[in-house]
Amino acid sequence: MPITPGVAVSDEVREAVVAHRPVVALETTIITHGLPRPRNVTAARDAEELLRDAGVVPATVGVIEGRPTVGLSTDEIDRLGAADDVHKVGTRDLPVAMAQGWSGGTTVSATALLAHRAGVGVFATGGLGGVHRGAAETFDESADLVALAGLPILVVSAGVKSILDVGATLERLETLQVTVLGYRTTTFPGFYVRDSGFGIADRVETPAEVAAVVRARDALGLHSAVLLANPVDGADELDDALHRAVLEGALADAEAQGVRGKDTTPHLLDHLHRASEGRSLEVNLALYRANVALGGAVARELSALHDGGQVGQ
Ligand code: PSU
Ligand code: MN
Repeated sequence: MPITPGVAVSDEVREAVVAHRPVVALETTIITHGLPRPRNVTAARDAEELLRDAGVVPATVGVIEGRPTVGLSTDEIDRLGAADDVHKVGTRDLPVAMAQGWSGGTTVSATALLAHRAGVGVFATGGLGGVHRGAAETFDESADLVALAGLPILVVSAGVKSILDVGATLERLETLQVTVLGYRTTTFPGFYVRDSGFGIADRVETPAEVAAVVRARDALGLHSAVLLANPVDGADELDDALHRAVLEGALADAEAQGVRGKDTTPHLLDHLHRASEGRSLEVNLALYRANVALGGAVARELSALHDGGQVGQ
C-alpha cells in the first residue's frame, strides 16, 4: 500500500490497512469548528471508543504543526479541541497548512483526501457540506462535493444540514457522479430531522448491501465516492417547529452580519446550538454516534469480503 510522503499515518492505522482490517476515518473540523467545548473533545473520544469496542480501528484525521496526520493520538485530539488559533483546513488549504506549520481541523474534503491517501476507504461524519442557499449569486458550494466526485471512498452522513439548499446539493451530487444510498430510507435526511423533503432513489437495508455497492464501484474502477445517507433516529430528531424557527433565525443573523466563505457553516451551527438552547447539539451528537457505528459496521463487512477472497485488487 503506497502511502503518500508528507502524510503521517499512525502505526496502528498503517498496520490495519495493510492487513485489510476494518478502519474508519473521522474528521476534525467537527471538533475545532463544529461543536462547542468541552463536548467537542468528548464526542471525538467517544467516536474512537465506539469503533474500538466494535473491533474497528479509528483513524482521526487532522493537521498537527504542518503535518497532515491520519490516526491522531488522544493527546493530539485534545490539543486540537482546546487550541484557540486552530484553522479550518479544506483541501485547498492543505499545502499552505503544511508549508506554514498550521495546526487545524480537516473538513470532509481534506479528510477524505488524506484518508484515501492512507488507504482508508470508509469515513464517518455528521453532515456533509453542500450547496449554500443563495449559491446562484454567491457561488458558495462546499469543496466537499468536488472532493467526493474524485475520491473512491464511502462517506456516512446524516444527509446535509437544512442550513443548505438540499435540492441543489442533491442535483450537484448527481452531476458529480456520487452514488447516493439511503440507509433503510428513500427520504434524504436533513441532518437535524429525518426528512429533508427530498427523495433518494436507491435504498439499502444492511451494511453488507452497502459493502456490495462499494465493491461494485471498485470493480468498475469508478473514482467517485459512495454517500451513505443515514437519518437520525426518530427519537433523537429536532422538533419540527423549533427546527424551522431556529433555522430562520440563523440564516437571518448570518445575512445581517455579512458572514461569508468558510466562516458561514461554523457561524450557522453555533447560532443553531445557542438558539435551540443546546437541543440541536444533542441531535448533532446522537447522529454522529449513529454514523460512526454504521461506518464501523460497513468497514467490517468490507474487511470480511476481503478475507473471504471475493475481491482482487
Ligand atoms: N457537519 C457538521 N459539523 C461540521 C461540519 C459539517 O455537523 O462542523 C463541517 C465539515 O467539516 C464540513 C464543513 O466538511 O463543515 C463544510 O464547510 P464548508 O461549508 O465551508 O465547506
Ligand atoms: Mn463555502
